[in-house]
Amino acid sequence: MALVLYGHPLSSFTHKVLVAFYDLGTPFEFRLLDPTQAGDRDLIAGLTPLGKFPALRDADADVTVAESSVIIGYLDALAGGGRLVPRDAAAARDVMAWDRVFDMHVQGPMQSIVDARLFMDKAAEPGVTAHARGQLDRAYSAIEVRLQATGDDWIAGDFSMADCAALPALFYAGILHPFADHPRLSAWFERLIARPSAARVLDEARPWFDLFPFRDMLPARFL
Ligand SMILES: N[C@@H](CCC(=O)N[C@@H](CS)C(=O)NCC(=O)O)C(=O)O
Repeated sequence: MALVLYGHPLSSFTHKVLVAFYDLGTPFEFRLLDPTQAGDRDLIAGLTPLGKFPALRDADADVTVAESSVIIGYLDALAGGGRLVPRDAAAARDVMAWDRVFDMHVQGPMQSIVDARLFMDKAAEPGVTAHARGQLDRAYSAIEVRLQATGDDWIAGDFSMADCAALPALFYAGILHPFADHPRLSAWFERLIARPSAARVLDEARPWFDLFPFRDMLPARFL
């Protein structure tokens, strides 16, 4: 197999790339990394600058690609281009801007809440999570306004890299900080998880959810 994706089935950034793979119908081999194993940590450290996953290796082209958005751009080009990243420059900018919103302003605060639970003492946790929840509220409102303004099914034109980024970001963030009074965001999330590529990713993650520190908050429909 020419394309090998290195990642973990519980990792949100791995999910983002898996949605793209399945949506494009691109064949690949999945190499599960176990971060508790020194050998796997060394392996990923040799593939990406910060030793973070996912990473893509294209043996045929002798190319290694790090960073989920860059990997998706690479896969889109391999598939002929223009499917997950538009050919039109203005449309591509819009997709990339929303991709950043999900990585930085949804996944970022979501990860702060998870990290506070995993790594901070109990006294410090409420302060960190209050700030993160405020950031999530701000992102949710921006998404709601956007969906209301466009009336589109997806966040930036046709289904795109931005929707791939949104799936894992909103999946985990929505568990920790529900969407509440954001009806368009909620409806779009339902469309996202119903898309076969996204549904497959969540289905494959299911056996790993016991490792999620907030597993008790997972809605029954995802278990
Ligand atoms: N900006 C990176 C983020 C990658 C990232 O943070 N990956 C997490 C897993 S979801 C990771 O490698 N965590 C382990 C670590 O930080 O050592 C991307 O888009 O691929």
